Amino acid sequence: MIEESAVDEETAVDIDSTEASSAYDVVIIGAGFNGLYQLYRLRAEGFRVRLLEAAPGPGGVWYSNSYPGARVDSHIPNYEFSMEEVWRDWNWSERFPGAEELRDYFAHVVEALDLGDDISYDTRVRGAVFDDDARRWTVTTDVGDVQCRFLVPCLGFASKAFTPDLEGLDTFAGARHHTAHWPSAGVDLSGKRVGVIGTGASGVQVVQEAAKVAEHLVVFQRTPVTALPMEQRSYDRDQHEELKASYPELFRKRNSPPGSFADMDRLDVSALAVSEQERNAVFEAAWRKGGFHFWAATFSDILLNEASNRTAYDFWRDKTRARISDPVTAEALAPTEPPYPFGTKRPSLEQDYYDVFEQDNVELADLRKHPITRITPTSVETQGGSHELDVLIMATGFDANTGGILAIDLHGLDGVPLSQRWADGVDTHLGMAVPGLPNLILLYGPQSPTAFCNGPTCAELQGEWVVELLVRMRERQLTRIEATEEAATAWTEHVEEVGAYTLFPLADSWYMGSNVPGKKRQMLNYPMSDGYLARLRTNAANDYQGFVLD
Ligand code: NA7
Repeated sequence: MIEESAVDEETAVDIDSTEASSAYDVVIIGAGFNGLYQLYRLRAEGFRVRLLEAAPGPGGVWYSNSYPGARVDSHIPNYEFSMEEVWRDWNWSERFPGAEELRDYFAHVVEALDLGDDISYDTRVRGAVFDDDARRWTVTTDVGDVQCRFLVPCLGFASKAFTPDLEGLDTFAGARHHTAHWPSAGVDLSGKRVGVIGTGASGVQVVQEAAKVAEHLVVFQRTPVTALPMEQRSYDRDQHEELKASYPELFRKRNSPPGSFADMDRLDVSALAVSEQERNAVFEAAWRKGGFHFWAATFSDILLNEASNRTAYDFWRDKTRARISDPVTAEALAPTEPPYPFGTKRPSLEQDYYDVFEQDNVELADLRKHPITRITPTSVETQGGSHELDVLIMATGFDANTGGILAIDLHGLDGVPLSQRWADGVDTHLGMAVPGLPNLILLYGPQSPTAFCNGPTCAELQGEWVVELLVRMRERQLTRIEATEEAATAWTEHVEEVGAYTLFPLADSWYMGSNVPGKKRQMLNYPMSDGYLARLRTNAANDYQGFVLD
C-alpha cells in the first residue's frame, strides 16, 4: 500500500513549511502539461502529491522560451486541456497562441484546478536516490530534500538547451542569448546589428520579429528548414462561442484512438496512387488550411516512402521559391534537391519568414557554403567573411528528449546512475520506466511518442495510464514497480524497428538525437502514437507486462 511514511527528521527539509515532516506518495517534477495533469488527477485520487518546478511559475518550456515571436505550432483547440472546468472560462485570442498567452493559460489552469498549494516553484531538482529497503526516493533540490514513494519527472522534451561548441563563442562581447533562456525583461533589438544562428522553429520565429526592428539582421543557416504557412487567425467573441460549442465533440475525438489532433486526418492512400492533378489538389487544400496539415494530414506514405515524400517536397519547394526573388537566396532556402526527406526534421510554421529575405536589412549567411570559423568579441567569422554584430541569438535548439532527465543526478539500485545505464544509448520499457530505477515513471519521455504526440493530448492519455497504475497498486497494497531487462530490450528494439520503417532515420534531427555531437543516434520518439496508446491499454489490461510489481 502507498502509505504515509515517516521521514527521518534529520534529512527532511522544509519544501513546504506546512508539511515539513511528511513524505509524499508522489513527487512530480515540472509544471507543464504533464506535471499539472498528474497533480490534478493523482490528488483527486487521494494521493499525497508535491510538484517541484524550477521556474517561478507554471508553463514549462513556455516560461523560459520567451523570445520575440515564440508561439506554439499546434493549433487551438488541440493545444489545451480537455477538462471543461479549464476551457469553460478561457478564450484564446489566436489560433496559434504566443508564449505570453500560453503562460497566462497555465496560470489559469493552476487557478481553475486549484493546484497552487501543492506546487513548489523556484525549486530545481538536482538529483534523486532510490532506497530499495524503504522503497522510497529521496529527491534533492536546491532548497532541500523531499521523499516520496514514486518519482514522476514531467520534463517535456525540450528542457535542456543546446549550445554548439563554436570557437571563441564565450569571447563575444555583445549581448548573447539562447532562445530557450531569454531574459524575462526582454532584449532590445531595435536599430541593432543582430545575428541569429539556427533556422529551426525558434530561429524562424525570432528572425521574423528581429527583421522588423534590427538595423541589420544576419541569418546563419546550416540546414534549410521546410517552414509551412501558419495561417494564423485571431478569434473574436462569436468565434469563441462557435469554438466552445464544438469542444466536447473535438475533445471526444482527440482523446479517442488514435488520440491526436482532433481535426486532422491522413488519407488512407499513397501519394503515388493518385494522378498528379489529384495529388496537387490534396496538397493545395492542406496548404491552405495551414499549420501541420501539409505535414501530417495528406497521404498515408509521405513519411514512409521516398518517392511519395519527394512529391510533397517538390510542392513545398515550388510554393516557397515563388516568394523569393533572388535565385541564390531561393536555392539556399528551398533547394532544388531536398536536403533531407520532407518532414523528417520538424517543419516550422511561418508567417512571413520567406518574405523577410526580400528586405534590405536582412542577409542570409549560408553555412553549407561558408561554415563558421570562429566567433570574436565583435563578430561571427565565416569562410565567406566577417559579420559584425551587437547581438548574437543562439537559436540552436535542445539536447532533446534525454537532456532534461540526465541533467538530474538520478541513482537507482546499488547507486547506479541513469547516466551510466544510458552511456551507450537509451533503453526503456514503453518509454516510461528503466530497469534498475524502480518507482520512477517518465512521462513524455524518450522512446514514447512525445514529439509526435500533441502535448496536452499525451498528458491526458499517457497520464491516465500512470494514474490507473498507481490506483491499482494501492488497491493491491503494492509499493514497488520496476521494468524488466527483457522488456526494455524488446521495447528499444521495437522502437528502432518502427523507426526504420519510416524516413526519419535519413535526417540528422533531434528526433534521432543526432543534433547534438557525440550523442548516440537512435530513434528517441516512438513514431506511432495511435499504436502506442493502444499498447498502453493492452499493457494495463494484461497486468502490466514487462513490469515486476510487488
Ligand atoms: P531545432 O529545430 O533543433 O533547430 C536548431 C537549429 O540550430 C537548426 O537550424 C540547426 O541546424 C542549428 N544549429 C545547431 N548547431 C549549429 C551549429 N553548430 N552551427 C550552425 N547552426 C547550428 O531547435 P528549435 O529551438 O528551433 O526548435 C526545437 C523544437 O522546439 C521545435 O521543433 C518545436 O517543436 C519546439 P541543423 O539543422 O542542425 O543543421
